[in-house]
Amino acid sequence: MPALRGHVVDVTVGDMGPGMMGRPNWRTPGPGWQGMGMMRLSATPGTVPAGVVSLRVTNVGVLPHEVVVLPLPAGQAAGERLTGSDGKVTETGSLGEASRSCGPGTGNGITPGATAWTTLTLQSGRYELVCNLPGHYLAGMYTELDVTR
Ligand SMILES: [Cu+2]
Repeated sequence: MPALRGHVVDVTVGDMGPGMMGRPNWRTPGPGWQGMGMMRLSATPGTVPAGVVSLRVTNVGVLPHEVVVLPLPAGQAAGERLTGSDGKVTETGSLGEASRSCGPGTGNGITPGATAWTTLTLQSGRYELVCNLPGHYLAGMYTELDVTR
């Protein structure tokens, strides 16, 4: 991985592993599925100064994941977006994403064990980092990132 510019945020994405592979798919609400936090996305630190910010994303799960950076509207908390029938949230206004295994920017998803990264310029404000693979947002893959002046 190249040296990353700006303030670096370490993002970890993961899931609980093969236990969920045999479950009904995400369309089927059931015990222990929706909203149960079976997948996670965490960012450290959760607050950075405005300017150049690099996300360094590590996939510690057994499924592919990604991280998309979305603006978080006033009065809305992370996790409150609506998902469509495709199990995804709208990416309108996306500031960028890290979804390329062992590479920068947009790809086909971060494979298990791989690291991905992206460098953005962020104004002050509230942002939400999400994994937008089908069903992953509903399974808990979101967190807030705050950018201060
Ligand atoms: Cu995911």
